[in-house]
Amino acid sequence: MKKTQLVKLHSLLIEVKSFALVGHVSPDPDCIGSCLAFKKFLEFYGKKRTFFVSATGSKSKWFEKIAPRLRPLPAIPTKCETVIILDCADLSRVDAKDFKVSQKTVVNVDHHISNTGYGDISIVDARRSSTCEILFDIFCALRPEKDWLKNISKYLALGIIFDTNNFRNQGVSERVFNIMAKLSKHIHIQRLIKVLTEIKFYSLQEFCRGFLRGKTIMDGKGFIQFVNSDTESDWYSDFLGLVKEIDITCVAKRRSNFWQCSLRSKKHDVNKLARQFGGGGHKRASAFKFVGSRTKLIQALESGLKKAINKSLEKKSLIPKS
Ligand SMILES: [Mn+2]
Repeated sequence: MKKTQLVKLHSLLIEVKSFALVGHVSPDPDCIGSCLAFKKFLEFYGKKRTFFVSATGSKSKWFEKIAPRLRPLPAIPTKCETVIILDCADLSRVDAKDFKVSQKTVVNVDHHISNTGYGDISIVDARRSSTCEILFDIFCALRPEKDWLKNISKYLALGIIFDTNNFRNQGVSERVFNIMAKLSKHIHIQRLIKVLTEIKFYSLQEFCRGFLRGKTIMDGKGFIQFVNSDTESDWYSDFLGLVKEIDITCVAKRRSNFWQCSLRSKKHDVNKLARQFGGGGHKRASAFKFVGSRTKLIQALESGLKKAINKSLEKKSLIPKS
């Protein structure tokens, strides 16, 4: 973390009166957890005019459980001087109605490898498990009061647990466990995990019917799952990750006029794949939007995957090309 960015952020927190906190579209627990953690943190600086903005964030079940009384604003208030954008790789993904950057100072904290560095103050580290993990370090460095962690722990843990897939993916590190040890003094970790992983299907029939909507591609190496709701998608991604022969999964959610696609892979760089479609994210998990029919999406993915897989096989080949 660059000290100059931290110093700039510190003076901003002293000088500015009103802040808007916003994440990415289709917000996940890391995104909302980091917004709520930052909002709480600003209270230590006596900032009362802080607004949590999310055009889409209040619908999830876990959101209702974590912050039942919070009602996000759909747009950034015009008088707001500074916008803090969290867990969001580029400006086109900001989850606020009619968002324009002009005349606002933008602070960006993020861990996506595809981050474009758009903030006036940008603290971005793709080696970190989550935005919440980066925030923990920022808050430690700025530490306004002795017991600052008490009311913030819940929100930071939410992001770390979710983005490490319950401490199971490559984001997990010694640092993550050290942070969790500190957070665990104030929260009940198992309870948070339960909130995030509760069963999302009403019946076995519903679950099986869901799989029939999916399509195997690349001779079984890839699988596209079509889902109807946000709550279904993580569950299918997790389940498909257990199938040995599948290298890459794409979960596609139907939106009004496009598909919201999320990619996961055990060995391939899906950030590069998502970039072919104008998206991005992380090496093992990324996302993109696709406009077109179901068949077009399958075709596009199949040819995109072919390119991506062949390229990485070429790299790994030990036989020199003649
Ligand atoms: Mn994240």
